[in-house]
Amino acid sequence: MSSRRSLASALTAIAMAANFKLLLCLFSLFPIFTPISTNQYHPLNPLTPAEINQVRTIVKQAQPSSLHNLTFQYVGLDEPDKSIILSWLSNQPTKNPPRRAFVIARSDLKTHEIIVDLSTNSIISDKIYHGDGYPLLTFEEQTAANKLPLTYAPFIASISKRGLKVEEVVCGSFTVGWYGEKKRTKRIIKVMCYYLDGTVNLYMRPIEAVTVTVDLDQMKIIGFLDRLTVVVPKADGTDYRRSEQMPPYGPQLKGIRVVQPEGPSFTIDGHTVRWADWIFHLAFDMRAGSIISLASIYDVDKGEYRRVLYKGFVSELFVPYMDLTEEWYYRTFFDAGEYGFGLCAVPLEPLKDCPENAVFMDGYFTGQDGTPGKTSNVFCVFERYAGDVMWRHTEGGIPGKVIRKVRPEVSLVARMVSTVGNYDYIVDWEFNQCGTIKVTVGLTGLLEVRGSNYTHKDQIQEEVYGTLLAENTLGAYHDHFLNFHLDLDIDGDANSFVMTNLQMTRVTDNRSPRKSYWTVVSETAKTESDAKIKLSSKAFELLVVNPSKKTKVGNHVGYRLIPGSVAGPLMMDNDYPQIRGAFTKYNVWVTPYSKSEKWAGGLNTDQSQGDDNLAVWSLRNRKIENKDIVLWYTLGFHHVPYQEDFPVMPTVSAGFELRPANFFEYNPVLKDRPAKVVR
Ligand SMILES: *[C@@H]1O[C@H](CO)[C@@H](O)[C@H](O)[C@H]1NC(C)=O
Ligand SMILES: *[C@@H]1O[C@H](CO)[C@@H](O)[C@H](O)[C@H]1NC(C)=O
Ligand SMILES: [Cu+2]
Repeated sequence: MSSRRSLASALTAIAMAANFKLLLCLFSLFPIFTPISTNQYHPLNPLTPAEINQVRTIVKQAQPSSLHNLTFQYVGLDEPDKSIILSWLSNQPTKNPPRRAFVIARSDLKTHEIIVDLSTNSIISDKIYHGDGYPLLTFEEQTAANKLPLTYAPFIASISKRGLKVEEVVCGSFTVGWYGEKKRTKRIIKVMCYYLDGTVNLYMRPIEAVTVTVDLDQMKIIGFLDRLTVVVPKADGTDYRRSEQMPPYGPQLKGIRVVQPEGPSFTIDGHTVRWADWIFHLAFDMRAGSIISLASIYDVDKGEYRRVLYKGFVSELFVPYMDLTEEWYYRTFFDAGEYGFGLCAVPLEPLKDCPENAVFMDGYFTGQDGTPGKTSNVFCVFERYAGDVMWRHTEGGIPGKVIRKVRPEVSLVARMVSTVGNYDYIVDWEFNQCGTIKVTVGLTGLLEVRGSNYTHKDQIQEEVYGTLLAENTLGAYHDHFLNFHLDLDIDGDANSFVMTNLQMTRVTDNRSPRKSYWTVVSETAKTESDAKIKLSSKAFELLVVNPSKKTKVGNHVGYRLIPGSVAGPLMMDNDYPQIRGAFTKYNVWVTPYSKSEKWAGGLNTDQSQGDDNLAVWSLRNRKIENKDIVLWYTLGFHHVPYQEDFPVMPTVSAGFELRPANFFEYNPVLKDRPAKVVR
């Protein structure tokens, strides 16, 4: 389901504040084994709290005080150009590139896109955005909006009419999308509410069909609709806390420990992580969440690090619901562009979210007033050993002896969890010694359900757009589409995208008793339109190669994308949510690198009309052969809810892999000295 950070918002802000303290205390009980020095300079390091404060001061000073309230909707690093970063990396010059921040602020009902230079304490540019979209919502404005109904007489009357108590009501903010309006509308959200009274699982107790419309800029209610009365699902059976469960209980497992008696094999210097043959930079951004940069792998035979992934991050997360009722049709959320996938990241809980051998890192975001906020333990980094096999062979064919060689698989995981309202997304970037980067996204948390008078499936005679999960509780059909920006730089910037189709071929001559076989037909994409791919039953190998580097036997060095879940949209191209989320139309896109093309759903996504997104950029059909290119991959889930998703969903995972393809001369882990799995 999606997550509406909304309700989230109010709640999350409060809960997070509380959690922070709790976790901080808890955290101090667990020693950190690896020293982390956060002072290490790196041009891709996220803004520090001091820098965030500096940005605020610079932006505020530049605003005439006569202007209305200035709010910071997004603040993040405006990274130096790629060429500057690469030259900094190779020469480590004494002079560091300038530190700059990118700010999206609202002031006097206008959206400003501001570039601030921290080195010179100045504003480089301040551009008023004239497009149709709006920036990320802040926590603070969602929190404020969510409180408005609770003192609004018509709303209170609606609650009383239903025999409910206002003190038990909590509300959430829902972005409204765009439905073909020609003119730009106000910056509005819908606020919808839930009923606690006896549970913490508010999402399972919607007060259906009561909607408050809020103008975020004025922070006031501009619309109210109590459309019909629907039974609020009962609290019984909705609580997911262990303490609230009644017997009979399930089986009890014995304790598990994960120990590394010799300590971890990785180091973290500032934001640079080194493990086995890998090195990469791990940064936090309030919009994207985790950003992996400059991932390179050491080639023992060449005696050097070789570039693989310049940058990888979640560019957008689109969650359209398929329920057409009045309170639901517009629920087509963009969790990164509207709510901030990083802003919704939550502190990870030691020993539960991450194993005992994990090391944690904090993340900093910017509040609405420009002050820094901290999400403690926003990342954990750990070595994973799950009893799996990296490679093995038992040779019994040699008379008189048996050879058995087995290497255990140990990998390194960098994890983040973003709780966007009801939904929890677990994002793992996993590095394997064999050169694979595996990305896994786990979906868990709470469904977004619609209240209904139905208590049994047999009563249902109409289209209900979902599954009856419990009495009065409909789990709405929806999708989750996560778009990943993957700027692969295989052994350098200039790369090509090669699609290899596995083609069934008939045998028409007498060369074999066989009638058919398959063979590979490769094609290099010349322009963007060649590389738009809908993955289906068709067998594809998708490679990013360096056309000027070959292995000794003559294959181009490359990496291949192994897609995991290939769900595509089930909406018409001209349907409004689909116009906005058009990046889902293809599972794979390739574009030439452009510093400004980061967000697949557009920069100002809220209420946008789909005129600034991946699908639009790539209409230019630019050349992509032997160029610095970016691969965009959409991981999709169609979610038909089942009763087991109630009251909290067991994690469903999917992902993809980036795997070396003729990148090494031979199995790169042949000569590794494996981890000793100790007792
Ligand atoms: C600005 O903020 C003040 C205090 O929070 C509030 O009373 C006022 O309505 C705001 N003005 C605008 C235009 O948002
Ligand atoms: C649902 O049930 C309630 C209470 O029985 C009733 O007042 C209400 O009209 C019903 N709503 C619908 C949409 O049938
Ligand atoms: Cu879902």
